[in-house]
Amino acid sequence: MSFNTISVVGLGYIGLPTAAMFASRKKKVIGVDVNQHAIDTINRGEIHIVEPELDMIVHAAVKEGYLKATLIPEQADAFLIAVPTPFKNIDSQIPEPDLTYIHKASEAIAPVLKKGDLVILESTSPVGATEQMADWLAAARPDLSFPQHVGENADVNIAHCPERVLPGHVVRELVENDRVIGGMTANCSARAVELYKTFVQGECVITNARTAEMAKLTENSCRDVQIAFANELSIICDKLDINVWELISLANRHPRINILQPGPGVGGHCIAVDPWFIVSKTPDEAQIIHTARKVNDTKPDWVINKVKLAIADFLQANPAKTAKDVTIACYGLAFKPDIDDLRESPALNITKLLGEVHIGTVLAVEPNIKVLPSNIKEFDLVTFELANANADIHLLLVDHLEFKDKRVISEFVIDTKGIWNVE
Ligand code: SAJ
Repeated sequence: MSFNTISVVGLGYIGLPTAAMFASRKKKVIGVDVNQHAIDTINRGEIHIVEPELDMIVHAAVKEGYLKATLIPEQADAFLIAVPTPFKNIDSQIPEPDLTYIHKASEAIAPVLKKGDLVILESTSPVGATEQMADWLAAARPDLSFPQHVGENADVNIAHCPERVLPGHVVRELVENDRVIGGMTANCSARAVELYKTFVQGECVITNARTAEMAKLTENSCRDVQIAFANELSIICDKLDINVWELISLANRHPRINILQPGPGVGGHCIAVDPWFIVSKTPDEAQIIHTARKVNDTKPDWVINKVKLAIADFLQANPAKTAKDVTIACYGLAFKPDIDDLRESPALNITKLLGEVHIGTVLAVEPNIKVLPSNIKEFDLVTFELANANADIHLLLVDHLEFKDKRVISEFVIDTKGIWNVE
């Protein structure tokens, strides 16, 4: 049976581009989201996120009638769930995954499921989450059979196919990247491959659901560990008065060395989160993964301490001034360059914290955002020029393109990305 109608549940940074790709291949796509603003925006042919090229694809898909967004799921031949999987008990030593959104999405689609449908979990998930989702669906629809009970003969096929696209390059990577296809049975995998081949040019590599879950967590944990190494190096080099950027570029000339770049910490909803899904399941075994998380999570504290030291130096050089007279400018709020995404952003957290602890003014420059979310009161959003002209301490937090050709002429520059003080 071919896939005529495809439903994508969760129209965020992954779901919306995925929905748009199917629609661009002339499939009828029903996008589902709980956010009325997102639905209205998409149905106007516009987008509520920043992602290069996506606006044109969504615009065309909606205009031509292939893509629509709704609050309530409708019948489809395939359902892709791309909802967030944050962690809960965030302040505990080891945060645990929160599957509430997957649970709610399962409950939402269950009433419209029919024999022959395929359900794919795309959200990054702890090992066992796909089986859990299958149990939630089975509990809601006792009239249908599921792979965990009847194997290949199931009425509904289920697979985990983790998304692996890089924000900022989503449109290209959705098409070109290889896909890991983790079906609960061979039939489930075959159906999922058939679905993705609608637009995926990369290879669709088949495994089981648990291995697919772990593959995604492994990729992001590997990157987290590598960034932790770079962040640790930056702290060591600061102590030893060595330029870490020069050091890394020298070491990377070795044919088998490829050190990543240090920064103010690791952000985003993936790399700073997913390793905890491994650590919380296997806390005694996941030693390096756990340590890397701690190294990256404490890097913002180190940056804040550098700012405090810079304030002290500034006041020593300007004895007529007090801390109240010192203005700090933070350049960049997003969790990485050239996007507007503030989720789990160390840059945002550092700026907010400085706004709370610093008695003087804190200014922020973020070229990818026009207005700050209403709950942010700790600092003001200003232009680069205004910050540059008025601040005493300049803290570069994100290597946005807009900042790369700019220069801040000041003694008091803290450059956490190595784009300004190359000397
Ligand atoms: N970062 C550094 N130094 C580096 C590279 C990154 O500090 O050398 C920081 C970034 O500034 C950012 C964080 O790490 O704060 C994560 O950025 P990223 O570009 O490494 O990754 P994400 O979170 O945008 O996307 C990752 C990707 N995973 C891998 O590269 C293994 C992407 O392919 C995944 O699809 C995505 O997570 C996801 O959704 O899981």
